[in-house]
Amino acid sequence: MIRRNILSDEGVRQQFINGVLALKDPARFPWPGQQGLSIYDFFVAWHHQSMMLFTPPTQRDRNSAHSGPAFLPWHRYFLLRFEGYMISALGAPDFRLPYWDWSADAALSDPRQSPIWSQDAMGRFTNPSVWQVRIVPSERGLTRLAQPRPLERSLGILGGPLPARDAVRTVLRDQPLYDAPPYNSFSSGFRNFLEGWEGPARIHNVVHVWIGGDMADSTSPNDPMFYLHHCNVDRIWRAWQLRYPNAPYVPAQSASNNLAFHRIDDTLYSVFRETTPVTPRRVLDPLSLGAPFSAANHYDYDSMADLQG
Ligand SMILES: [Cu+2]
Repeated sequence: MIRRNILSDEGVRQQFINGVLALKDPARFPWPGQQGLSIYDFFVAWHHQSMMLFTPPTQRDRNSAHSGPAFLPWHRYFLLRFEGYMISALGAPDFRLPYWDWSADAALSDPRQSPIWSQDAMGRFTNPSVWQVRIVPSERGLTRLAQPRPLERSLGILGGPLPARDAVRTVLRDQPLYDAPPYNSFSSGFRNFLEGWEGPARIHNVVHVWIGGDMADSTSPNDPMFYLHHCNVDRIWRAWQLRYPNAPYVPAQSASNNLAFHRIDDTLYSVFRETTPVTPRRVLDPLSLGAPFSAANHYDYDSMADLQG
């Protein structure tokens, strides 16, 4: 099954919108035990909690899902779990998450005029009658708003331009190693350049900041753009894996306990109780995902031609 470019497929665009609206509805997909919150909000909380879990707890850089090797496998797992809910919400076994190719929009004279932001695409989520934010970060952790508020974005105000095609291709070409010690935001290697702590383009990070508002926070999945953005990040990781098929995921399981959550056979941080733990190793190949995923979870991308050369 195929993950498609959301701007080149009207059908999948409509499905994506319908699916997230269903998962956001507490009447249709309740967060068990949390009156008025939904499964959609549960994923927001999962992402926030992953960032609060520093690994090890004696520092403030690497957490269980960011600034470390697990950044890519953890977000792949997060998307797969969300995609599973989308499939049931839509009753469409063939549905796969679409992606937003932000490098295409980076080439526009004004990326804020891209059709992605129109009212019949992702622009509609800033309409207060369509979408409300219910949980936000606070000093004590996560706070549920007594009065939900509209989604916030500040397109193109902060952080520099969207990542250009050439910048992404350069990282794909020049980073043949997955990651490197000290396995944090100071590392060389593909993961850290794609995550955006290293390199001039600040690839993944700058897209969060460019969209701004809720997208720039630990509760970034409050903005459905999160899923389209991370699907594109996952696509770039896939392109890198196909380009360097012999480059191993690192670190190995023999690495220090300080790297808990990031070693190849560590259990990825989760709010789901999986019968088979999900590890980096199990999500390395989306065409043959390991347990607990089945053939029904396999996916491929419609195109990676823009990422070659
Ligand atoms: Cu994240």
